[in-house]
Amino acid sequence: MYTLLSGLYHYLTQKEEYYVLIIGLDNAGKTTLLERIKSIFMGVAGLDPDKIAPTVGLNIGKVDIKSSRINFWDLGGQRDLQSIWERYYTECHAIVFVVDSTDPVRLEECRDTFEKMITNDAVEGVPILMLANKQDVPGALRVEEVKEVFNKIAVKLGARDSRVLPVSALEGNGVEDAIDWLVLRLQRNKINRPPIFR
Ligand SMILES: Nc1nc2c(ncn2[C@@H]2O[C@H](COP(=O)(O)OP(=O)(O)OP(=O)(O)O)[C@@H](O)[C@H]2O)c(=O)[nH]1
Ligand SMILES: [Mg+2]
Repeated sequence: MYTLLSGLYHYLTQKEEYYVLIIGLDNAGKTTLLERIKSIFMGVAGLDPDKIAPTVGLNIGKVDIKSSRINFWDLGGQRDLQSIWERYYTECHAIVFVVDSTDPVRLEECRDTFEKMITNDAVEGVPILMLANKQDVPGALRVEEVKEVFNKIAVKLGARDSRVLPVSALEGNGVEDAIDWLVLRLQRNKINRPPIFR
């Protein structure tokens, strides 16, 4: 009886868990975004932006959203750290690719990096959310301008959910809507990448 009841309790309280990779060139604002997500969805004050240093290892954020647990993996974007991203491709359920909209000079480098990622077989079918970050900065590229640069390789996205959205990780504008979009896509893609139950 106890086993039955505890089994039922476990069944009723278990959460679907998903893993979401946050990648993009260094200085794009990935860690700032993770801190912002934590503050919006968990109601805790995130790290002071001035205290965020370039990421060398991995930052993890566990956030409960819409009855799911989302584990965010924020990796460093420096060139010699990018090869580490691939190790997470087979296990992730979605990818957030952050673009620095104030850095037009590096947009082509950014596109090449994105292309290398989406053409990796290990992420086939995985939903991709691209964020045109730093929209709070006057003169930042608009989301349409960022999209235009990536349009040239859009065909390589294949059959998957993808979207480009404007955000400011620093001020928080657009972040909640972007993550809501992502969570729906994670749930929609369950057949291809099933969640883990804990
Ligand atoms: N104005 C503005 N600055 C931002 C925004 N997001 C991040 N930044 C700034 O951009 C710089 C880099 O932010 P990080 O979050 O460390 O960037 P990262 O992508 O994690 O960098 P790596 O860990 O090196 O890959 C910091 O000075 C942030 O304060 C934003 O939305 N607006
Ligand atoms: Mg970082």
